[in-house]
Amino acid sequence: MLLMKDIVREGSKVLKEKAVEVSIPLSKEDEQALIDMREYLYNSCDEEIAKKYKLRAGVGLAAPQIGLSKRMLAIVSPDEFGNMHEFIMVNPKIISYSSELTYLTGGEGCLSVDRNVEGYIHRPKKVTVQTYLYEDGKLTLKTLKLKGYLAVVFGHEFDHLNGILFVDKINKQQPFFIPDNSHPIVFKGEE
Ligand code: UDB
Ligand code: ZN
Repeated sequence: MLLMKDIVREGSKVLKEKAVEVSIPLSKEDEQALIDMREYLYNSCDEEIAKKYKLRAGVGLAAPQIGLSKRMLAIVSPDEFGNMHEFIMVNPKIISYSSELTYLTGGEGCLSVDRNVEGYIHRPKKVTVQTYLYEDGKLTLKTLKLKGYLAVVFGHEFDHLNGILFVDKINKQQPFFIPDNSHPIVFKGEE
């Protein structure tokens, strides 16, 4: 199983690289990496397991974060209504995205960043993605429409595939600047 020591931290070269496309069918090693990333996310949101192994509760993980510079990412996350979603993606491509932006009022963090960095990251509120999804041990080509919080999580993970960290995206002069076309994510129960 993956532990925090297996997660590559800020300052490591692999987090700055553009990850390469994955060959399909998957090699055993690539398939195992997907299984491990998915398992980390489930383990980290199980209170008992997370406490025992000191895991940070993750909603997404990209392959470069485990030292593998390949275009694969895993998302196990609630949406703003509290419904859980799982997307295990291989070679995701952004087909289109909205000009409307959104952001998290608490800013973002990252499993690869061990410091608090304040400021907003504005991301497209809606994104259409064509990707191979890993489900039931098989890859299927699908087109997904992600909105709101899930679009933010996807944007954060997709950035990792291009060597970009959230800290690189914060407006250094005005970290809390809000463009006219950006509106905050509102979680159910926090309205
Ligand atoms: C996270 N977790 O996993 F709204 F149930 C963050 C960390 C860095 C704080 C662990 C997180 O946001 N958890 C969370 C949020 C909720 C509801 C809930 C759990 N990531 C993933 C990451 O680093 N991937 O590379 C950072 C997120 C910031 C914005 C999207 C991803
Ligand atoms: Zn991250």
